[in-house]
Amino acid sequence: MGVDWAARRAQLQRDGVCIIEDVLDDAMLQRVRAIAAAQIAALSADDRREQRSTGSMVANRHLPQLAELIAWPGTWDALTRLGYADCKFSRAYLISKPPHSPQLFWHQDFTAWSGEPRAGDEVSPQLFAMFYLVDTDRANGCLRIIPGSHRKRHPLHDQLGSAHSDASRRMDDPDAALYSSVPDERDLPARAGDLVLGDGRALHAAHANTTACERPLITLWYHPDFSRLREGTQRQISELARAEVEHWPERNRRTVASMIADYSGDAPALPRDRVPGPNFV
Ligand SMILES: O=C(O)CCC(=O)C(=O)O
Repeated sequence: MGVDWAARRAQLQRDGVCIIEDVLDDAMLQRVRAIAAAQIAALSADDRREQRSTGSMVANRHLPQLAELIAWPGTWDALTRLGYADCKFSRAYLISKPPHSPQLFWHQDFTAWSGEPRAGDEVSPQLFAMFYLVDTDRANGCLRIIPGSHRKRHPLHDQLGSAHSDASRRMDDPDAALYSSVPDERDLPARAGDLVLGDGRALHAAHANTTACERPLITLWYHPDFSRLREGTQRQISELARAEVEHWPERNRRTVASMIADYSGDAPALPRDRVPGPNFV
């Protein structure tokens, strides 16, 4: 059955997430699994201790082999059919939960809350495109999200601060609100190869992995209507994006060149701000 793109867009804009099924074909899924498995095998016990809550956090600067996934036509086709134009890619991460590992902390991904006029917009300034490489459910650490929290303040917003810290990643305080369950959270189980497309501003987290198997994920960030962002925001995003690929082999850089956030004007970068301020109600 065909995808009802208008309904998925409405869902994404209302709840902050939707799932597009079967975006990676089997061959691509196998290639991405192999890339992830090699990287995971190279993680040290120290890496894993520092990332107890996330599982791992390997940025695309270490993974030039992800160029094909960043440029995957199925993702770009989904963005287009959903009506998101002028999208630019910024960064990707391998986030992989080892067997028997705890939950990922609540957070959101957007870093331009102060000074970006589109911070509260209906059309997201930043989407995450998550590809889980195994089927996920509550037992092995599927995504959870608080629907609507991308545009409406939630009590957790006042308890998380910036959320992203070494202490959160290490899970120094397992009783903190960062790791809590809230009544209005929703599970997002997915099949390997589905595209879990979400609004980066939405509060999201992942369940603990209670199984004996690794639960790998590649998440990628795309920015719809990139040239409608304030120039300082474009600069912030572009600097981060370029730093991730500048040491990639030429061949991989060429694959993604036209897709990468590419602001080249004179505006200074907007300082990064991860905390939705008091105007976010
Ligand atoms: O590990 C997960 O399932 C979710 C990862 C995540 O929240 C993120 O990439 O922002």
